[in-house]
Amino acid sequence: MLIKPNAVKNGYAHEIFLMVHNHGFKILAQKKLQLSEREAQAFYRVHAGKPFFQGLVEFMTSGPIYAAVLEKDNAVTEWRTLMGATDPAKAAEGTVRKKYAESVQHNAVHGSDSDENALNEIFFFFSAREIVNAGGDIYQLHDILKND
Ligand code: IDP
Ligand code: MG
Repeated sequence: MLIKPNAVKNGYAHEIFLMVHNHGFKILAQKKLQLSEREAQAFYRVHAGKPFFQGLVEFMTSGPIYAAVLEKDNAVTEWRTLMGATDPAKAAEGTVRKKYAESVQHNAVHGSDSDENALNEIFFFFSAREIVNAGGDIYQLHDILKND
């Protein structure tokens, strides 16, 4: 998952991580960084050519973000449920986007849309030795997917 620049700028990152924790996710890795234009274009390459692509890249490079690796049974689906709909006007009560999104583009958080993409996105931001369980053990690839 990512916490997008608007939410970081507005000081919501801590509250969002608290929601993540309170909904039973374990945070296996976390970092704050700012994407370059090339990195944002690469991360969102499936949306290249869409009318909102350039604006999305500009937004995602406009300030620091948090990237995190979340663990839970069915983590991808569970996080997308807690995150809420892409358009905050359609996001359910109690979701992160209902609370913290400002618009369809400035919608506070990102979530992977499949296990396969989750794995790609995790290794876009983290190396294997940065993904650590509570006992301090480094995760192996199959450990990350075992509960999905
Ligand atoms: P998702 O983040 O809920 O998976 P996607 O359709 O994958 O939604 O879109 C990726 C991101 O692109 C969205 O989170 C949002 O920031 C931005 N986006 C999607 N559709 C629009 C749009 O119609 N206008 C502006 N930005 C959009
Ligand atoms: Mg998506």
